[in-house]
Amino acid sequence: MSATFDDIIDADERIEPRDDMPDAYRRTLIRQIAQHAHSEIIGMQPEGSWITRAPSLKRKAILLAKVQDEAGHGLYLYGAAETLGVSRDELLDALHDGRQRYSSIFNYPTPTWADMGAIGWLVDGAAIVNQVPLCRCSYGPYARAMVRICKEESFHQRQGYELLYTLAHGTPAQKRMAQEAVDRWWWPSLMMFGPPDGESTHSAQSMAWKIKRHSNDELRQRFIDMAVPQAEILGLTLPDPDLRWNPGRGHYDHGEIDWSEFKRVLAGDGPMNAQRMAHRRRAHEDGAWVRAAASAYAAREEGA
Ligand code: FAQ
Repeated sequence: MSATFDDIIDADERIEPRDDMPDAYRRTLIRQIAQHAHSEIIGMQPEGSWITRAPSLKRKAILLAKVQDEAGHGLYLYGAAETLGVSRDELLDALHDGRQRYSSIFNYPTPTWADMGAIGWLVDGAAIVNQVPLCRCSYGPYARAMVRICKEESFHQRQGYELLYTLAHGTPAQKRMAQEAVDRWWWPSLMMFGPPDGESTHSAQSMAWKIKRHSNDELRQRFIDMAVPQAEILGLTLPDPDLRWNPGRGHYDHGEIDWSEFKRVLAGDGPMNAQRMAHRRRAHEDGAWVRAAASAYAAREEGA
C-alpha cells in the first residue's frame, strides 16, 4: 500500500506532484510559491533601474547578472507552482489584478547607488535566512528549487556587502550615502519575515505541514543576530538605538517594529506600490508579442 500524505509528512519525506494531498495544503503552497515568484520578478525593478547608471563596467556586469538571476528564480518558482496544477498565466493574472501578493520590501525606492549595496546585504541576507529552511520544505519541487536559489542568493548577498564596504571606506560623502541606504532598508528588511508570530495567520498550519520550519519571529531574530556584527565590520550603524546584546537570551534585543507601516504597504499604500504594479503590467503587455511568437514556434515544431 502506498504511503498516505500524513505518513510522508510524519516521516519527514517529500510530497511529490502526483501524491495525494489535502486541498488546503495545495492552496497554501500555491499562495506561498506564487507570492515568492512574484517577489522575484517585481524585485528586479528596484535594482534594474540602476543598470544603466552603475559606476563602472565591472559593477554593471555584476548587477546585470544579479537581476538576470532574479528572473531565473522567478522561472524556477513559477515552474514549481505549475506542478500543483495552476498555469503561469493564471498566476500572473492574479498578480496583475491584486489577488496575489509580492513581498512588501519591493515597494521602497532606490534613490542612490548605495541602495544596491543595502539591497544585496540586507534584502538578500534576509531572503537567505528565510529560504535556507525552505530547502527542507515538505513539497519536493519547491524544496529543490530553493537549493539552487539559495546558492545564488549567497553570491548576491556577498556582492552587496562588498559594494557597501567599498562605499563605507571611501570618501565621507560615499560613507554618508552608504549609511543613509542602510537607514532606509533596515526596518523594511525586518518586515520581510512577515507579521509577529501572534498575528501570523498561516504559520501554525504551515509548520504542522512542514512547509515552514521556523516561525517568523525566530527567523527575524536569526537575521538580526547575523547583521549586527556585520554592520560593525562595515563601520555602519543600524538605525535602532535599542539594539543591544542580551546575554540572558543569547540574542540581540531590538526596538519596536512599526507594524502600521507594514500593514499600509500590504494594503497597497507603500511608497512605490502603484509604480511597481504599473511597470509590471506594462512589461507584461509589451511582452505579448514574444509569448505569441514562442507559442507559434512551439506549435509549428509540434506539427513538424
Ligand atoms: N510581504 O501568516 P503569515 C526575494 C502576508 S525574497 C507581503 O505569516 P506566511 C529575493 C502573507 O502572505 C522575498 N506579504 O504568512 C530577492 C499573509 O497574507 P494572506 C520573497 C506578506 O505565508 C532579493 C499575511 O501577510 N520571499 O524575493 C509578507 O505563513 C533581492 C499573514 O502572514 C518569499 O516569499 C511580506 N513580507 O509567512 C529578489 C519567501 N509577510 O495570504 C530580488 C517565501 C507576510 O493571508 C532582489 N515565503 N505577508 O493575505 C515565506 O516564507 C512566507 O510566505 C512568509 C510569510 C514568511 C513571507
